[in-house]
Amino acid sequence: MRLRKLPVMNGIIINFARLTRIGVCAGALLMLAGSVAAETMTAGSLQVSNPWARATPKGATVGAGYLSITNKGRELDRLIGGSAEPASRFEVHVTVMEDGVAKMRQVTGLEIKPGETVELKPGGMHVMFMGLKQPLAQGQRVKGTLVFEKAGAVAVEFVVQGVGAPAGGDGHKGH
Ligand SMILES: [Cu+2]
Repeated sequence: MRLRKLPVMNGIIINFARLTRIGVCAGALLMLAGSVAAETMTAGSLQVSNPWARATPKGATVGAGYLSITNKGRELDRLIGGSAEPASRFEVHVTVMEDGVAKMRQVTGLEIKPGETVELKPGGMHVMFMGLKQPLAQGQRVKGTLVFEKAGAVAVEFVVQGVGAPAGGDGHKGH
């Protein structure tokens, strides 16, 4: 009886060990993400934090970028545009639900109210790199600019993370 049970127990132990190893990997990735998150650029009273982009599959002509913007001043500012080196066009998008389907809309002036932090993240607002000349590869840094109505142009670098990085239904399939 004991001998028969042993392989099962071994199986459980092996599985458990595997789970633990995955746990450690995830932890390391989180630490990595944490160090990336420390990147903050300042323009006037605006703080731009943690710009990142998702890696794109071969042949893709569009990509998405994410970041957060904090307005530490007393006046409203707007994100009115920008650029990214590998893209021919740069747009700011919001994701809206229409009849239960996520759709993206371009916005021409994304408001950042005084004291507010606006987060561009998967599933919500994002910047869109249109007309990519080459795919965005994990680990790559994409040079770009963000243009604000009052704060002007700010140089940023989008850190490209894996295709599977923070999941979220972007609704990018429609592009
Ligand atoms: Cu978009």
